[in-house]
Amino acid sequence: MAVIRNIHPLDRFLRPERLPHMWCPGCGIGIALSAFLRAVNELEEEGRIDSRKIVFVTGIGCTARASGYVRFDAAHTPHGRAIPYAMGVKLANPDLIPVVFSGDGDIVGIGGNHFIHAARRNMDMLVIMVNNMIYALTGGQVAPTTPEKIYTTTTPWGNPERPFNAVTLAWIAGANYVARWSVTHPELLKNSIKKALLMEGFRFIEVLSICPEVYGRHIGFRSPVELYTHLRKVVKIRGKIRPLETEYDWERGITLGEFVVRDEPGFVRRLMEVVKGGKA
Ligand SMILES: Cc1ncc(C[n+]2csc(CCOP(=O)(O)OP(=O)(O)O)c2C)c(N)n1
Ligand code: SF4
Repeated sequence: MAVIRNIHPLDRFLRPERLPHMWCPGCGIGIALSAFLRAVNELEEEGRIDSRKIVFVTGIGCTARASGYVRFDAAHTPHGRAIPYAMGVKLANPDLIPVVFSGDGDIVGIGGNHFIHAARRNMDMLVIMVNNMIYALTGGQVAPTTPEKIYTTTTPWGNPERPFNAVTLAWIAGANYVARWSVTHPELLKNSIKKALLMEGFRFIEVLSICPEVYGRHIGFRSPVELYTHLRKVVKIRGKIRPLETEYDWERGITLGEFVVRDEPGFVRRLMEVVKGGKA
Protein backbone atom coordinates (compact mmCIF):
# COMPACT_ATOMS: atom_id res chain seq x y z
CA MET A 1 0.00 0.00 0.00
CA ALA A 2 1.36 3.43 -0.96
CA VAL A 3 2.41 5.68 1.93
CA ILE A 4 0.67 9.04 1.75
CA ARG A 5 2.67 11.83 3.32
CA ASN A 6 1.07 15.04 4.48
CA ILE A 7 3.09 17.80 2.88
CA HIS A 8 2.73 21.15 4.60
CA PRO A 9 2.47 24.06 2.15
CA LEU A 10 5.43 25.76 3.82
CA ASP A 11 7.70 22.70 3.63
CA ARG A 12 9.14 23.93 0.36
CA PHE A 13 10.61 26.94 2.18
CA LEU A 14 12.30 24.86 4.88
CA ARG A 15 15.38 22.65 5.06
CA PRO A 16 14.18 19.57 6.98
CA GLU A 17 17.72 18.21 7.10
CA ARG A 18 18.58 21.15 9.42
CA LEU A 19 15.73 20.42 11.83
CA PRO A 20 15.00 20.20 14.72
CA HIS A 21 15.74 23.87 15.26
CA MET A 22 17.59 25.26 18.28
CA TRP A 23 14.78 27.50 19.59
CA CYS A 24 13.44 26.81 23.09
CA PRO A 25 9.88 25.53 23.58
CA GLY A 26 7.49 28.49 23.53
CA CYS A 27 9.93 30.87 21.81
CA GLY A 28 8.23 33.50 19.64
CA ILE A 29 10.77 33.43 16.79
CA GLY A 30 9.01 30.54 15.04
CA ILE A 31 5.76 32.52 14.91
CA ALA A 32 7.55 35.45 13.27
CA LEU A 33 9.31 33.20 10.78
CA SER A 34 6.12 31.35 9.96
CA ALA A 35 4.34 34.67 9.29
CA PHE A 36 7.10 35.55 6.82
CA LEU A 37 6.93 32.18 5.08
CA ARG A 38 3.14 32.36 4.84
CA ALA A 39 3.40 35.85 3.34
CA VAL A 40 5.84 34.65 0.68
CA ASN A 41 3.74 31.56 -0.02
CA GLU A 42 0.55 33.59 -0.49
CA LEU A 43 2.23 36.20 -2.69
CA GLU A 44 3.69 33.48 -4.88
CA GLU A 45 0.34 31.70 -5.17
CA GLU A 46 -1.17 35.04 -6.19
CA GLY A 47 1.54 35.38 -8.86
CA ARG A 48 2.93 38.57 -7.29
CA ILE A 49 6.41 37.42 -6.28
CA ASP A 50 9.04 34.94 -7.37
CA SER A 51 10.38 33.42 -4.14
CA ARG A 52 13.61 32.44 -5.95
CA LYS A 53 14.55 36.13 -5.93
CA ILE A 54 14.47 36.38 -2.14
CA VAL A 55 17.83 36.54 -0.38
CA PHE A 56 17.36 35.90 3.32
CA VAL A 57 20.05 37.62 5.41
CA THR A 58 20.60 37.35 9.15
CA GLY A 59 23.22 38.53 11.63
CA ILE A 60 24.02 36.62 14.83
CA GLY A 61 21.66 35.68 17.65
CA CYS A 62 18.79 33.29 18.34
CA THR A 63 16.66 35.00 15.67
CA ALA A 64 19.51 34.99 13.20
CA ARG A 65 19.68 31.20 13.27
CA ALA A 66 16.66 31.25 10.96
CA SER A 67 18.92 31.58 7.90
CA GLY A 68 20.00 27.97 8.41
CA TYR A 69 16.46 26.62 8.32
CA VAL A 70 14.99 28.33 5.25
CA ARG A 71 15.30 27.23 1.66
CA PHE A 72 16.10 30.60 0.11
CA ASP A 73 19.49 31.85 -0.90
CA ALA A 74 20.56 32.80 2.60
CA ALA A 75 23.48 34.31 4.47
CA HIS A 76 24.34 34.14 8.17
CA THR A 77 26.56 37.21 8.49
CA PRO A 78 28.59 38.67 11.41
CA HIS A 79 26.71 40.26 14.30
CA GLY A 80 25.18 43.59 13.22
CA ARG A 81 26.23 43.29 9.59
CA ALA A 82 23.10 41.85 7.97
CA ILE A 83 21.98 45.22 6.60
CA PRO A 84 25.23 46.11 4.77
CA TYR A 85 25.35 42.56 3.40
CA ALA A 86 21.78 42.92 2.10
CA MET A 87 22.73 46.26 0.60
CA GLY A 88 25.57 44.59 -1.30
CA VAL A 89 23.17 41.95 -2.59
CA LYS A 90 20.77 44.58 -3.90
CA LEU A 91 23.45 46.70 -5.53
CA ALA A 92 25.10 43.69 -7.18
CA ASN A 93 21.79 42.47 -8.60
CA PRO A 94 18.85 44.89 -8.29
CA ASP A 95 16.51 42.14 -9.44
CA LEU A 96 16.89 40.36 -6.09
CA ILE A 97 14.72 40.94 -3.00
CA PRO A 98 16.88 41.13 0.13
CA VAL A 99 15.13 40.39 3.41
CA VAL A 100 16.94 40.93 6.69
CA PHE A 101 15.55 38.84 9.55
CA SER A 102 17.40 39.43 12.81
CA GLY A 103 17.21 40.34 16.47
CA ASP A 104 16.86 43.75 18.09
CA GLY A 105 20.46 43.68 19.35
CA ASP A 106 21.66 42.89 15.86
CA ILE A 107 19.58 45.56 14.11
CA VAL A 108 19.52 48.55 16.46
CA GLY A 109 22.34 47.65 18.87
CA ILE A 110 25.62 46.72 17.21
CA GLY A 111 24.07 47.27 13.76
CA GLY A 112 22.36 50.55 14.70
CA ASN A 113 24.49 52.75 12.49
CA HIS A 114 23.86 50.56 9.44
CA PHE A 115 20.15 50.68 10.23
CA ILE A 116 20.04 54.49 10.35
CA HIS A 117 21.99 54.93 7.14
CA ALA A 118 20.12 52.26 5.20
CA ALA A 119 16.87 54.03 6.15
CA ARG A 120 18.36 57.43 5.26
CA ARG A 121 19.33 56.07 1.84
CA ASN A 122 15.92 54.43 1.51
CA MET A 123 17.88 51.33 0.58
CA ASP A 124 15.73 48.73 -1.13
CA MET A 125 15.29 45.93 1.40
CA LEU A 126 12.81 44.60 3.93
CA VAL A 127 14.09 44.47 7.51
CA ILE A 128 12.14 42.30 9.94
CA MET A 129 13.42 42.91 13.46
CA VAL A 130 12.35 40.26 15.96
CA ASN A 131 12.34 42.20 19.21
CA ASN A 132 12.51 40.00 22.31
CA MET A 133 13.84 43.03 24.22
CA ILE A 134 17.05 41.28 25.27
CA TYR A 135 20.32 39.77 24.04
CA ALA A 136 18.96 36.26 24.22
CA LEU A 137 21.62 34.04 22.65
CA THR A 138 24.31 35.32 24.99
CA GLY A 139 22.23 34.84 28.14
CA GLY A 140 20.16 37.96 28.77
CA GLN A 141 22.21 41.14 28.71
CA VAL A 142 20.51 44.52 28.37
CA ALA A 143 19.66 45.56 24.80
CA PRO A 144 18.86 49.02 23.42
CA THR A 145 15.24 47.84 23.33
CA THR A 146 15.03 46.57 26.92
CA PRO A 147 12.26 48.52 28.63
CA GLU A 148 13.11 50.76 31.58
CA LYS A 149 13.49 49.16 35.02
CA ILE A 150 13.60 45.58 33.65
CA TYR A 151 16.05 43.18 35.30
CA THR A 152 18.72 41.77 32.99
CA THR A 153 22.01 40.07 33.81
CA THR A 154 23.82 43.39 33.19
CA THR A 155 21.22 45.57 34.92
CA PRO A 156 20.70 43.63 38.17
CA TRP A 157 18.93 46.60 39.85
CA GLY A 158 16.70 47.20 36.83
CA ASN A 159 17.44 48.92 33.54
CA PRO A 160 18.30 52.61 34.07
CA GLU A 161 18.53 53.29 30.31
CA ARG A 162 15.86 54.71 28.03
CA PRO A 163 15.13 52.24 25.22
CA PHE A 164 14.98 53.04 21.55
CA ASN A 165 11.56 53.33 20.02
CA ALA A 166 12.65 51.65 16.76
CA VAL A 167 9.51 52.82 14.96
CA THR A 168 10.34 56.48 15.57
CA LEU A 169 13.96 55.87 14.65
CA ALA A 170 13.11 54.24 11.30
CA TRP A 171 10.61 56.97 10.46
CA ILE A 172 12.89 59.87 11.27
CA ALA A 173 15.78 58.30 9.36
CA GLY A 174 13.63 58.10 6.21
CA ALA A 175 12.16 54.60 5.78
CA ASN A 176 9.41 54.15 3.19
CA TYR A 177 7.44 51.72 5.36
CA VAL A 178 7.36 51.36 9.14
CA ALA A 179 5.15 49.02 11.14
CA ARG A 180 5.21 47.29 14.49
CA TRP A 181 3.39 44.03 15.16
CA SER A 182 3.61 41.24 17.67
CA VAL A 183 3.74 37.44 17.72
CA THR A 184 0.42 37.68 19.57
CA HIS A 185 -1.19 38.84 16.28
CA PRO A 186 0.48 36.78 13.53
CA GLU A 187 -2.17 37.37 10.87
CA LEU A 188 -1.70 41.15 11.01
CA LEU A 189 2.03 40.60 10.82
CA LYS A 190 1.71 38.34 7.77
CA ASN A 191 -0.45 40.88 5.93
CA SER A 192 2.01 43.65 6.70
CA ILE A 193 4.92 41.54 5.40
CA LYS A 194 2.99 40.86 2.19
CA LYS A 195 2.51 44.57 1.65
CA ALA A 196 6.10 45.49 2.50
CA LEU A 197 7.59 42.78 0.29
CA LEU A 198 6.04 44.42 -2.76
CA MET A 199 7.24 47.95 -2.00
CA GLU A 200 10.53 49.62 -2.89
CA GLY A 201 12.90 51.49 -0.61
CA PHE A 202 13.61 50.73 3.04
CA ARG A 203 10.80 48.82 4.74
CA PHE A 204 10.98 48.14 8.46
CA ILE A 205 8.75 45.80 10.44
CA GLU A 206 9.37 45.34 14.14
CA VAL A 207 7.90 42.16 15.62
CA LEU A 208 7.52 42.02 19.38
CA SER A 209 8.44 38.51 20.39
CA ILE A 210 8.66 36.43 23.53
CA CYS A 211 11.81 34.90 24.94
CA PRO A 212 10.43 32.82 27.79
CA GLU A 213 13.76 31.19 28.57
CA VAL A 214 15.79 34.32 29.27
CA TYR A 215 13.74 37.55 29.29
CA GLY A 216 10.60 35.97 30.76
CA ARG A 217 12.19 33.62 33.27
CA HIS A 218 14.53 36.33 34.59
CA ILE A 219 11.64 38.65 35.41
CA GLY A 220 9.41 36.05 37.01
CA PHE A 221 7.23 34.61 34.25
CA ARG A 222 6.94 30.90 34.98
CA SER A 223 5.91 29.71 31.51
CA PRO A 224 5.78 30.78 27.86
CA VAL A 225 2.00 31.04 28.15
CA GLU A 226 2.26 33.50 31.06
CA LEU A 227 4.66 35.72 29.11
CA TYR A 228 2.61 35.49 25.92
CA THR A 229 -0.55 36.40 27.82
CA HIS A 230 1.19 39.38 29.38
CA LEU A 231 2.47 40.61 26.01
CA ARG A 232 -1.02 40.31 24.61
CA LYS A 233 -2.23 42.65 27.36
CA VAL A 234 0.64 45.11 26.84
CA VAL A 235 0.20 45.63 23.09
CA LYS A 236 -2.37 48.08 21.73
CA ILE A 237 -3.31 48.15 18.07
CA ARG A 238 -3.78 51.70 16.84
CA GLY A 239 -4.51 52.89 13.34
CA LYS A 240 -3.81 56.40 12.03
CA ILE A 241 -1.25 57.34 14.62
CA ARG A 242 2.00 59.21 13.99
CA PRO A 243 5.30 57.44 14.75
CA LEU A 244 6.13 60.04 17.41
CA GLU A 245 2.97 59.18 19.29
CA THR A 246 3.71 55.45 19.52
CA GLU A 247 4.34 54.14 23.01
CA TYR A 248 7.05 51.67 23.95
CA ASP A 249 6.63 50.83 27.60
CA TRP A 250 6.35 47.43 29.29
CA GLU A 251 3.92 48.88 31.86
CA ARG A 252 1.92 51.57 30.00
CA GLY A 253 1.76 49.69 26.71
CA ILE A 254 3.40 49.20 23.32
CA THR A 255 1.67 50.54 20.24
CA LEU A 256 1.18 48.25 17.26
CA GLY A 257 0.17 49.33 13.79
CA GLU A 258 1.32 50.60 10.45
CA PHE A 259 2.84 54.04 10.97
CA VAL A 260 4.56 55.04 7.75
CA VAL A 261 3.66 54.25 4.14
CA ARG A 262 5.62 56.45 1.75
CA ASP A 263 6.21 56.16 -1.94
CA GLU A 264 9.63 57.80 -2.13
CA PRO A 265 11.98 56.37 -4.78
CA GLY A 266 14.27 53.71 -3.38
CA PHE A 267 18.05 53.97 -3.53
CA VAL A 268 18.41 51.84 -6.66
CA ARG A 269 15.98 54.00 -8.63
CA ARG A 270 17.72 57.18 -7.49
CA LEU A 271 21.10 55.73 -8.35
CA MET A 272 19.93 54.78 -11.85
CA GLU A 273 18.51 58.27 -12.39
CA VAL A 274 21.82 59.86 -11.41
CA VAL A 275 23.81 57.45 -13.59
CA LYS A 276 21.56 57.98 -16.62
CA GLY A 277 21.59 61.76 -16.08
CA GLY A 278 25.41 61.80 -16.11
CA LYS A 279 27.70 61.84 -19.11
CA ALA A 280 28.85 58.22 -18.89
C1 LIG B 1 31.00 41.43 17.04
C2 LIG B 1 30.26 40.56 18.02
N1 LIG B 1 29.99 41.04 19.24
C3 LIG B 1 29.30 40.29 20.12
C4 LIG B 1 28.91 39.03 19.79
C5 LIG B 1 28.18 38.19 20.81
N2 LIG B 1 26.76 38.12 20.51
C6 LIG B 1 26.22 37.09 19.81
S1 LIG B 1 24.58 37.20 19.64
C7 LIG B 1 24.55 38.65 20.55
C8 LIG B 1 23.28 39.37 20.86
C9 LIG B 1 22.07 38.74 20.29
O1 LIG B 1 20.95 39.54 20.58
P1 LIG B 1 19.90 39.87 19.47
O2 LIG B 1 20.56 40.39 18.26
O3 LIG B 1 18.87 40.74 20.09
O4 LIG B 1 19.33 38.45 19.07
P2 LIG B 1 18.52 37.37 19.93
O5 LIG B 1 19.54 36.35 20.37
O6 LIG B 1 17.89 38.08 21.08
O7 LIG B 1 17.54 36.82 18.96
C10 LIG B 1 25.83 39.03 20.96
C11 LIG B 1 26.14 40.22 21.77
C12 LIG B 1 29.21 38.55 18.49
N3 LIG B 1 28.82 37.34 18.07
N4 LIG B 1 29.89 39.34 17.63
S1 SF4 C 1 16.85 31.92 24.47
FE1 SF4 C 1 14.93 33.03 24.17
S2 SF4 C 1 15.01 33.88 22.08
FE2 SF4 C 1 16.59 32.29 22.27
S3 SF4 C 1 15.59 30.42 21.49
FE3 SF4 C 1 15.34 30.43 23.73
S4 SF4 C 1 13.35 31.42 24.07
FE4 SF4 C 1 13.97 31.90 21.96
